[in-house]
Amino acid sequence: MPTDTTPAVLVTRITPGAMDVPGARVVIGPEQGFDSPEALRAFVAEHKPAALVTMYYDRVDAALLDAAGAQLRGVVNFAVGHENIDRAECAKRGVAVCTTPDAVTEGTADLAFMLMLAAARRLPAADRYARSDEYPARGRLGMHEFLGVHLTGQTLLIVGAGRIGYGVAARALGWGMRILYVARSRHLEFEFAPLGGRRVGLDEGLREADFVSVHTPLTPETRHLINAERLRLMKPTAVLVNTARGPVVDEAALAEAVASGRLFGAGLDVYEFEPRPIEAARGNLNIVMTPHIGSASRVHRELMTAMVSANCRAILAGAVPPSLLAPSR
Ligand code: 8YV
Repeated sequence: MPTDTTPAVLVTRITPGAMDVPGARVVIGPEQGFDSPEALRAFVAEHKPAALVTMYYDRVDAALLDAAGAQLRGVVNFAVGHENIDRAECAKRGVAVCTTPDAVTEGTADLAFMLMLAAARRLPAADRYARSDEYPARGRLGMHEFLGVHLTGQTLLIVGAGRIGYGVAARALGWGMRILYVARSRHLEFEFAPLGGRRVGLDEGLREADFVSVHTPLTPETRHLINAERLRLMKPTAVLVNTARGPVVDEAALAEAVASGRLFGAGLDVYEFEPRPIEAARGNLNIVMTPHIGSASRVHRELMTAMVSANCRAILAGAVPPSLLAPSR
């Protein structure tokens, strides 16, 4: 029976799988989540959580932490990315910050690989055409129609050598692809077997690659890391995929590069201004688009909920949470 002293665990919107935090009062936010910082603040101010589970777009800043109150012991992001959380403000207040690494890795790597294949073989245009009345009316396609690019034996550049980047590179081995990677430091797991990859500078990698997959977190340094100038380094037959964070790529410059034929195609799961991809990208079928669904397979989302629960249990017990981040970046 919950009492006034029962600690509250707030989850800002419903997630697949059940939250499992015995001894806590679990309060779930509205189906659509919170669309304004004020509404989110009112929710935390009302329920005074001991642990707060947030989505990657819920801004956790000084104002929200103040509204939550001094009893707040931890924030758990339902995501591996955490650029929405002001970790320094959390550290000041002794609030632990946790994420859901590993749970999102395979799902997001699958999606990135799917976007590579889909952009290479022009899936949006082909799908639309196959469903159209034009197909039976015109008859069988000419041998020069819907020509794409191929993956087998091509060079793949992974930008950001974390778990998801590794997962994409591992999948690419099935296509006999050569792996290059960009990272601030050497990652031997990218260089040893089975990947046998080579660390390169970003500009060098962009010049050499046939496929580029972006997996870097969003930080002040990675905002517009892939800009117009860098897109100009890429081959006109190349494909760029972003399943990380929208602002890492200059979306307008990318749309322009694809529209002008300076880049063969792109695959985007994330956008600079979510949930609004820019018009120039929406209108171009050589840019394959998905609506930020990297981790959206049932198993992976349920794993995220299980991992969030484990972190909340540890926070409430005063133990070290399993996926605790260092106090600040
Ligand atoms: C989303 C993600 O959290 O893990 C991340 O960083 O962006 C995703 O897994 C997920 O899609 C829920 O919105």
